[in-house]
Amino acid sequence: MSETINITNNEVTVTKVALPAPDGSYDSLNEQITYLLIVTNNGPNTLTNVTISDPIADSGSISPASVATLAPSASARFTLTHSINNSELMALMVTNSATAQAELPNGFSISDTSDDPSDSTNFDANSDGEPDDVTIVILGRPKTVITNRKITHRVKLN
Ligand SMILES: [Ca+2]
Ligand SMILES: [Ca+2]
Ligand SMILES: [Ca+2]
Repeated sequence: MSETINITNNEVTVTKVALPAPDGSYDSLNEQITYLLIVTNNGPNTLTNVTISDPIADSGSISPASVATLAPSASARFTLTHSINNSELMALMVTNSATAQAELPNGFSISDTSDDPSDSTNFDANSDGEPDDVTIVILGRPKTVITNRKITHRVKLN
């Protein structure tokens, strides 16, 4: 005997954007990008234990760690940081999605993959009826460039 339970997964949605770099450009190794995530309850139920997970979040940087209750139509704001690594500097971009999780009154867990609200592509990667555009931060070119170029001075003697 089996039972099919339909969960309206888009009762919770989350958006993820990077805040502007305090010094004008994200362009250095270990420079911290601060992201703002907004979790919204689109359903008729009060959600509990709302949390964010993000594979590139700096350890312990997700704030707050959780939100106890989120009423219908209410939103909760989270921030997290990510320290730019070498391969991202080489690629000149940081690309990533976060996930929001929450619990319904009946104990079921629901989740959503983040969308970049400034990207109007609105690609629905997980086919749950609402968008999941990845958040892309374009990095500035590093200010310090190491080259192996040899400089040869030719001095003409008369
Ligand atoms: Ca979008
Ligand atoms: Ca989706
Ligand atoms: Ca989404």
